[in-house]
Amino acid sequence: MSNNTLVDEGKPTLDELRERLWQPVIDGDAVRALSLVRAACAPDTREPGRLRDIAERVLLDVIAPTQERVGVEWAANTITVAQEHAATAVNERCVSALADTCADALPATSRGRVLVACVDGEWHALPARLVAEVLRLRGWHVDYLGAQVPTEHLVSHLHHTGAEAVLLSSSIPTHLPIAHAAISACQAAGVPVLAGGAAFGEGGRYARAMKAKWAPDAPGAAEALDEGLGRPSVTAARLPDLDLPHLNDQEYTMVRRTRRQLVKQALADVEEGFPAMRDYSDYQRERTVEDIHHIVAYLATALYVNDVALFTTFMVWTAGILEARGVPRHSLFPALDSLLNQLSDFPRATAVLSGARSALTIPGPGRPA
Ligand code: B12
Repeated sequence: MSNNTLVDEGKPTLDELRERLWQPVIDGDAVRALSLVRAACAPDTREPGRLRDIAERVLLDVIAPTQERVGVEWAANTITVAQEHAATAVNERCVSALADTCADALPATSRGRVLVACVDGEWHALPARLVAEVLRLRGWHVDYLGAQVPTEHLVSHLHHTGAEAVLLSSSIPTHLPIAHAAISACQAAGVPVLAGGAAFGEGGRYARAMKAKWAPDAPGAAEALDEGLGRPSVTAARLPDLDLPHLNDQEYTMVRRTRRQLVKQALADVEEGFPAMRDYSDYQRERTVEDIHHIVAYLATALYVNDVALFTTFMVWTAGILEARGVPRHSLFPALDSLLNQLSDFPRATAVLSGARSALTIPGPGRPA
C-alpha cells in the first residue's frame, strides 16, 4: 500500500510510522501522536517538493489507514464510542499539524480554486479534509467547508468565490438523495461536481447515476481536476427522476413520507416477535428504535438508487455490529418481516426487503436461523 522509500534515511518507514502512531491515537494521546507526525514531516533542510510528497504519503498511507482501523476496532466492539471520538480528534490534529508544517512549502502558483465540502447531514469530515489537504499540497486553492453543508449555502458560497469545481464528499449512503440535490444545484449554477466517499458505492456507481464525475481517492481527485471536469450541460437544473426514472413509481416518496409510521409499527411488531426485548433497559430500547430508523432510511435509499445491494450490504453490516455486541442476528428478522408486511403492495420495496432476508439466511418468517 505505502511507498516506504519516500521517507528519508534515519526516519521510520511509513509502515513503521503507522504502527507507532496507533497506540497514541487509540490512547487519545495527541502530544505523542503529534510529535511522531511532526518528526516525519519536519521541514528541516528538505526541498519543498519532497516535503509535499512525504506529507501526502503520511496523510494517505499513515493517517487515513489509522482512521480506518479505528472504525474496524469500533465495529468489533474492542474500543468504545468515546475512544473512537478521541482517536478521531487526535487524527484531525495530526492532519492540522501536517498542514501547518507544509504551509510554507506549498507551490507558489495556484492551479485554480475548488470547493471541498460534505453533503448536508454528513458528519464524516475527515475524508473530505484529507482530499482538501492533498489538493492544497498539489497547488490548488481549496475552500474547505467541512461537515454537513446545507446545499443553499454551498451554492451561495460558489457564487461568492467563483470556484471552478465542487468536490462533494459523503460516507453514509442515506445522504444520497441530498447529495443528488446538491449535485444538480451546483451543476445548475454552471459548476461541475466531482463526488467521492464510501456513500457513492463501488466504483462510484451512484455518483455516475446522478450525473456527477467520481474519483476513488484524493490522488484520483487531483488527476480528474488536471484532466478537467468539463462544463455541466444545459439540462443541469432537473428533477431527480430525470436521472433516476424508477422514482416515478413513487415507492421512494411513499416510504420516506410514511417513515415514522413504518418505524412505529415495526417497533410494535419487534416487541411481539422478539420477546427478549421485553426485558430491555431504556437504553437498549432507544438503540433498537434507532436501528429501526436506520433500517427504514436505508430501505428508502435503496429505493432511491434502485439497488437491492445497498440495503443488503447495510443489513449484513448491522448483523455483524449486533453480533459483536452479543445481540443475535435473528433480532433483525421481526423488523424485516414487519416492513415486508406493511409494504406488501410495493414491488421494489418487497424485492429489497426479501433480498436482505435471503442474505441474512432467514429460512422463513418466525423461524430464525
Ligand atoms: C470517524 C468516524 C465517525 C466520526 C466522524 C468524525 C469526523 N470528523 O470525520 C463520527 C463519530 C461523527 C461518526 C458518526 C457516524 N458514523 Co462513522 N465512522 C467513522 C470512521 C471510524 C472513520 C471515517 C474516516 O475518516 N475514514 C478514513 C477515510 C480516509 O476513509 P474514506 O472514507 O475511505 O476516504 C477516502 C475516500 O473515500 C475518498 N473520498 C472521501 N471523500 C471524498 C470526496 C471526493 C470528492 C473524492 C474524489 C474522494 C473522496 O478519499 C478519502 C481519502 O483517500 C468510519 C470507519 C471507516 N472505515 O471509515 C465510520 C463509519 C463511516 N461510520 C459509520 C456509521 C454507521 C456512523 C453513524 C451512523 C453512527 C451512529 N449510529 O450514529 C454516524 C453517522 C453520522 C452522520 N450523520 O454522518 C459506519 C458506516 C456504515 C455504513 N454502512 O453506512 C462506518 C463505516 C463505521 C464502521 N466501521 O462500520 N463516524
